[in-house]
Amino acid sequence: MLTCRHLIGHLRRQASTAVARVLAPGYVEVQEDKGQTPLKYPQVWLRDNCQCPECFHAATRARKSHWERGPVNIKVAKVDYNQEHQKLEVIWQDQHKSSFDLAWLRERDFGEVARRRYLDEVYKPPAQLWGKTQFEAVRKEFNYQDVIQEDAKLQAWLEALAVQGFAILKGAPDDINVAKNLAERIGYIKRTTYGDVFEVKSKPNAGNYAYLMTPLPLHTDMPYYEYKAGINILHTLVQSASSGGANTLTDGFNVASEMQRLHPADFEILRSVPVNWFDIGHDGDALRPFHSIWRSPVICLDVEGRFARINQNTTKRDSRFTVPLEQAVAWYRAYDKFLELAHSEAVEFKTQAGDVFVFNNLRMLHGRTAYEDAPGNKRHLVGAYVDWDIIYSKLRTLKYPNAKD
Ligand code: OGA
Ligand code: NM2
Ligand code: ZN
Ligand code: ZN
Repeated sequence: MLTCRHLIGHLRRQASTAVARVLAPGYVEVQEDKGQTPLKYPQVWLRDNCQCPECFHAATRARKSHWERGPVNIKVAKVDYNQEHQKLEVIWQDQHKSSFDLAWLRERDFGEVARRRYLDEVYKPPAQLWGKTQFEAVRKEFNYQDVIQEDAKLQAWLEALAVQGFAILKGAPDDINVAKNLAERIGYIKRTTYGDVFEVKSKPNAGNYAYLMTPLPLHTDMPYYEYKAGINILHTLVQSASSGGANTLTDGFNVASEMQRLHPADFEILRSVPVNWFDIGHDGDALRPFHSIWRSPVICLDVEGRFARINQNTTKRDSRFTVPLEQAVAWYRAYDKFLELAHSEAVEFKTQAGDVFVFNNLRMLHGRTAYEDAPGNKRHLVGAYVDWDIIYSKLRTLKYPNAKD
């Protein structure tokens, strides 16, 4: 186990000119044994995160200090390491006292390795991008009942959704509640303008292209939502006996990554030019009419420049393209390359009754081949959505059941 040998505040450090460079004013360093890289913390951060009852309400894990101004001007007067209790003790210039457990500090290490570990293990498991040739290797199957009954299986399934971006559950019962039950097994279903669950089948007076028996081009659902569905759960109740009705799938993040590598200028266009995605209509007669619009590029990145969301749905792309003329022309060229790559990397498979095809709707492009629908030959899927906030939260409660702060 690591122990603290000594602890150096900047006041003490200033006495030694040689080390002042290493420990700039405003930081506190904890030097551990075994030649470990010292743990280093900003004083302002330590004060901001003082764990004493005056500053922190432990029962709600809530900071209750610094509500109006940040603690920028309060400096450390003295620091000490309490060997017996393994605590960093700080006395501030305003006489306030703080004490921090070494383990608590280590978990909040500002070092690069520790930050990466936290982001990959606790925040979000990194996505494993895949192309057509890797499909068999990344394809994971789970048993429906196992996922419903065993937490370890639920965790493995959610991890597959986070990492590979999709998974197939086998052996679901012939029950219209399967998609809903899975959503509720994770947490909460996402209600949308299409209801809490939706039925994908060939419908008279279809209000959505998905409700026809025509092919459905590679797409993500609901690009017209600012908060679009995180995952799509598609339960096959009845599969068409005709030759079509198979699903297509491609990893949109992988396509984006290939675009970035092969066509960087086009990548930049797809990352920056907003597209108008829209959905106007009503689903069935019982549900209220909707008029959804969300303007967003095809490729969306997060603050770290990582792929965050792909928007693509040819049937839901508005003819209103509210960008300057020239941008529109350049965008079409870039988009064409994106679609070409997406198609060249797409796989196809046909589910059977009892299969539940689940995928990350922020990442995967999916579609369907045409099928024949006739009285004696039906196809019937039931779908449901869940948001990633709910999924990651569930995953963390499974991985860290004893997490306190
Ligand atoms: C959809 C969809 C796939 C299918 O309804 O959005 O992608 O297999 N359906 O019918
Ligand atoms: N459904 C299946 O984005 C879309 O409109 C795709 C969504 C109708 C809920 C279909
Ligand atoms: Zn305090
Ligand atoms: Zn879809």
